[in-house]
Amino acid sequence: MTIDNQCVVDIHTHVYVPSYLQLLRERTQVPRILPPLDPEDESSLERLVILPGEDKDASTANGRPVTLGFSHIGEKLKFMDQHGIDISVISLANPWLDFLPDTQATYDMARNINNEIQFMCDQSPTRLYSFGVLPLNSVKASIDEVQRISTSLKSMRGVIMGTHGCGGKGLDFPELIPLFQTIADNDQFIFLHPHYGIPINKEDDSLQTSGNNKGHALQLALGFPMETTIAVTRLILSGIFDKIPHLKLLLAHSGGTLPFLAGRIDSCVAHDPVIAQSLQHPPSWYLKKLYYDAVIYHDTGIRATVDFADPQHVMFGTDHPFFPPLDTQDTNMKKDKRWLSVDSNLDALDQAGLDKETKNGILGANAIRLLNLQ
Ligand code: 5CU
Ligand code: ZN
Repeated sequence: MTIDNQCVVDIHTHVYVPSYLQLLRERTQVPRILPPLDPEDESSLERLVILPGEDKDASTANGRPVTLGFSHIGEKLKFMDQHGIDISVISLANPWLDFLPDTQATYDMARNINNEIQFMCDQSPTRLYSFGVLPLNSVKASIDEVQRISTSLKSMRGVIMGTHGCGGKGLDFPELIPLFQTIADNDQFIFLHPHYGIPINKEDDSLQTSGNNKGHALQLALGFPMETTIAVTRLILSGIFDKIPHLKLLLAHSGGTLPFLAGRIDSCVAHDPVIAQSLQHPPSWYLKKLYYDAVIYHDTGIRATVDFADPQHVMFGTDHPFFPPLDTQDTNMKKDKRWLSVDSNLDALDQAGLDKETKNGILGANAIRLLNLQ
């Protein structure tokens, strides 16, 4: 099951584990799971409402159907087989636990979720690895959990994290430094992934309440990448990589817009009397050392990422179970159709004009080496 005899590794692929699904079912606010639209119809699926403001817009209020692909590891393996993916590094889907209070219950939830992710990986230990999740509103509990997953959960290669940090103060909040230090010292990755987006509509400051029924497209296409772009730039400007040079940050969606905007960020910093002298290097120097997925759906985006960053730091991903083919997304019925979202990313790699070694590295060899898989 290889493409051109190349082992294929998907490092951007999500799951919702049972305890987290249950938490979302019990909630009355976003993020939450709504009951099936037609309770009389046995094939009608529960609905996942997760993005901020999603419940306020007629086009998105019913969320998306929770197919088996969201939670069943057997479905993940089927999807992998269908698309020629040998190994997946699974992570909890968004949002993570930053919307929960700093309580013992949240720490227990993080531990349960990580144990359940480990249990999923145990079903096929040569094909499944993972990123864990942290109770980010407590730095102390997060440090404890990083230490636990590093020593006890053998599928884990790092943690997935949103951009809000502790209490919504952002990732550059100095109290997080000891956590980042612990993650780096334990040789774990941070997989940085957006969830909240940024304000896009003019009418109000919400992404979803324009009344123009735009669905999720603006939020996902533009809000997500800009959220990553801003969070990572803030983190770099905080000097974190001067303090912890071995911190390994893997950026979702090929770093948002960072490969394209790096020069502008350098220039704006170099011309700003307040921060021009605050870092040992220009921001792009740090950005070039980061790790990037290849979930960008276009050869121009792949070329920009590979030209800008270290090509050996770029890794293939799918974002499964998000972006299923539209005509199959409302059903759990068996479907053998390949996913456009996966093929767009594979085609982009084919069409980017990369040499064979670089392409094979992105498809799998980089992940195997960097994440110590197999
Ligand atoms: O379709 C979506 O909402 C999403 C999402 O929430 N998270 C993600 O990674 N991709 C798509
Ligand atoms: Zn994702």
